[in-house]
This record gives sequence, structure tokens and C-alpha cells, in this order.
Amino acid sequence: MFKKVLIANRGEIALRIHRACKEMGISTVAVHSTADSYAMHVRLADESVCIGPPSAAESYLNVPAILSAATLTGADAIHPGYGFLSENANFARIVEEHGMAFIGPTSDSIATMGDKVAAKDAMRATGVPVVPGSLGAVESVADASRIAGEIGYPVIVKAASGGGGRGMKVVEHEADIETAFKMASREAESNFGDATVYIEKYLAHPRHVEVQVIGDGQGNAVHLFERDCSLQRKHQKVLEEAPCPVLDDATREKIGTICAEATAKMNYRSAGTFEFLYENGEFFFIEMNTRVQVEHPITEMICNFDIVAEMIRIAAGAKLSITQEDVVMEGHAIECRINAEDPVSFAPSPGLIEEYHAPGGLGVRVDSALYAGYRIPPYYDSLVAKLIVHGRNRDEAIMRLRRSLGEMAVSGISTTIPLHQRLVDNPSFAAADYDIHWLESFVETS
Ligand code: MV4
Repeated sequence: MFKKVLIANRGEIALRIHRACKEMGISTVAVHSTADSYAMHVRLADESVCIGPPSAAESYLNVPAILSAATLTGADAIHPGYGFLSENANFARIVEEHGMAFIGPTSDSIATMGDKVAAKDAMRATGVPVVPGSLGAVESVADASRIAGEIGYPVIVKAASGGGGRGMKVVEHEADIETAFKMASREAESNFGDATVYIEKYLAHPRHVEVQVIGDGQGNAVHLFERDCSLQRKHQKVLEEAPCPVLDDATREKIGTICAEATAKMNYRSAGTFEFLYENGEFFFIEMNTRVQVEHPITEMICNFDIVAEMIRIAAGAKLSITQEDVVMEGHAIECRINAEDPVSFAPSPGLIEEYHAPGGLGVRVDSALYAGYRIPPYYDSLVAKLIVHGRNRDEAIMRLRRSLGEMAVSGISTTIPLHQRLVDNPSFAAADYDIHWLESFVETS
């Protein structure tokens, strides 16, 4: 097992990784920007190294500085967390070339899944149901027009190097395909340095359902059931729940098995997520995430399984510690992402935390790097806490969520806690009657 892990991240996920390391007897190295000298991830770690100025480009994305910190401190592995360098195939490769383990998938897996066209090809080849669309890249306006005609309108044009909603264009009519194709290619070129686009059938009212998997790169893989992440605003998830409240056990079992088998066939190593659009009882694969996700705790709560610890064991060469029979789903979990933002305008609200009280009690988990007296810097993501509740069923989880939101206190800044309080009291939410567009209208009208 590793003796020392460098955590190439900040905030709550850096703490999450630190906690897994300590429970495994591994010592930790924090890296931080000059804006994060007083951050909790630095205070908790066994050692810390300042890697640059506030801007992420010069610190948390600074590959030479992070590698130097790892070499200097004698770390034998790097965990990238989410965001930053987590899905950078070159970084994963360079870490391994420096004789350290990258706690994540192989560089090749990251590269394949980063190319959304290649990812869909890989999924088709392993029997995962994929959203209908172009096979491979769309080369020209004529190509785009012919393919869209074959699929049938509406269609959506996406950037092959995109993902997470950036650079997508919905096209309702043939008359608009030329403009959409040209605009999407141009934006893809300027945003990602790759003009490649592809076309899919546009699904108007799906839910976003994602299946958590973990493989050991030695032919073994399991699924850890699914999460419903439909409640998003501007492609930012707001509240996630596990399991998806509208699936029956047979459907759940079937899609999970398909994903676990695909993970094993691809010889995928580490934690990963298959993202699907789910509409009219059918699953359509859109993307695979090759990192630990923000919302992984709800899966940990329903499966009673430490995903981050397993990632570390697997990166150290261990085989998967569990078989599919060991994975038992129990109860229901919900996560609220609490951001340092105005709950109405969503304007960022950095600044000094005057008071902080985290809720507790049975079935309540708070993943956060907040403390009273901490000053939230203005340079990074506004996520400041994840409130995760678990109950024996969805109704109990919702009651527990309402109770814990009421108990939670953060003063000195604005947070999105009041938005979550309105959401848990909403009848459509209570009935699980929502799709990927529902939250946007809720936010506008509530
Ligand atoms: C789609 C779609 C409808 N049809 N693809 C947005 C994020 C990116 N990961 C994929 N996205 C979408 N792809 C087809 N073929 C609708 C969306 C989408 C969406 C997906 C998940 C969660 C929220 C969303 C909000 C708007 C659009």
C-alpha cells in the first residue's frame, strides 16, 4: 500500500480524500495556492506545499509545480479529486512516467472517454444502449444535413471534446442545421481546440440518471446502482438522489449489470460513471465520467461502501475488494449542494464565515471544508458544503433533509440553503415528478 498520497485538489474533496487516506494508515500531502494558506485541507494534511498564486491555472492546474511537490515530499501516489486535473489524460500519463501512481483510470481510458465520439463507440461495442445519432464525427454541412434527416428532427449538435453541456446546439428544423453545424464547429474549435462535432437525436424531457461503477483494471468490475441528477441549473447539479426514484428493481438491476459488464470488458480501472438520459422507460448513454464525482457520497450511503478508499486500493494494485453479490442497496440518500451564492440571483458570495453550525444525527453527513473564521476566496468553485442524508426510504430521507437544512447555519455570506428549503417543500419534488428542465422553471417561479 502507499505510504504517502499527494492530494491535488482543495475544499471538501481534498478533505474526503485525506479522510480515506488516514483510515488506511496513509500520510497525506496537501497542495495549495497562496489564496488557500488557511484552508482546512491544508490544516488537516500531514504536510503541505504552496504551488502557486490564486489563479487555478497557476496553482491547482500547474502540472510542474504539483509534480515537484510530489517528488519533494516523496509521495508515491496522486489523487486528483474532481475538476482541475482529474480528467487530464496527459497529467495521468506524466504522473506515472514520474514513477508515481495516478489514483484514477489509465491515461488511455481518460483520453477515450474525453472524446465523446470515441466514448460512444466504445459503449456500442460493449452493449451499452447509446442515444441514436451519427456514427463518428460529422465532417461537413452536407453530412450534417443527411444524418439529421436520417435521425429525424429535433437533433442536437455537440462538440466531440466538449461534455457537461458546453457547446451544444438544439436544431428543430432542417432549415437551421447549416448554421448550427457551423456555429457548433467554430465554438468547439475556439473552446476545445478541436472543431469535431457529432449529432444526436434530441430528447426533449429526459431524466439524467447515472450509474456508478468501479473496476480494478484486472477484469473485475461492479456497479453501485444509480443516481438521479436531473435537478440542475445551467448544467450545475443542485440536488442529487440515489437510487433514481422512478426505476423499478428489475430495470435498475438490468442497467447496472450492463454497465458493470461494460466496465469489465473495457478493463476499466478505478471509479467511473455512465451518464444516461432516461426517457419513456429507455436508457440512452451520453457520456462517461472518469473521476470520483461530487455526488459520490449518496452512492456510498445507499451501498455502505467507501468509493475513495477502493480507488486508492486499486491504484496500489489490489483486486476489487467486493463482488456484485456484496453490493446491497439499502434505503435512500439525497445530497444538497450548498454554494456560497445568493439563493435567488446565484451571484457568488465569497467572504468571511462568521458562524458555522453543521447539522448532525442519525443518517446525516456533511462533507465540507468550512469552519468559523474561514474566509472563502473568490477564485474557485462556489461549492462550500454537501449535506447528505440517508433514510430507510425516500420519505424518511426528505423529512431528515428538511430537519437538517433547518439546523444548518452559515453566517457572514449568502448560501443556497434557502433554495434547498423551498425545494424540499415542493410537491413535485416530493412526488419525484421532475425532468432535466424542471429545476430551471422552479427557480424562475419560486
Ligand atoms: C442531451 C440532451 C437531450 N438530447 N442529449 C447536457 C449536458 C451534457 N452532459 C449532455 N446534455 C444534454 N444532452 C440529447 N441527445 C439534453 C441535455 C441537457 C441536460 C442533460 C442532463 C442534465 C441537464 C441537462 C440540461 C439541459 C440539456
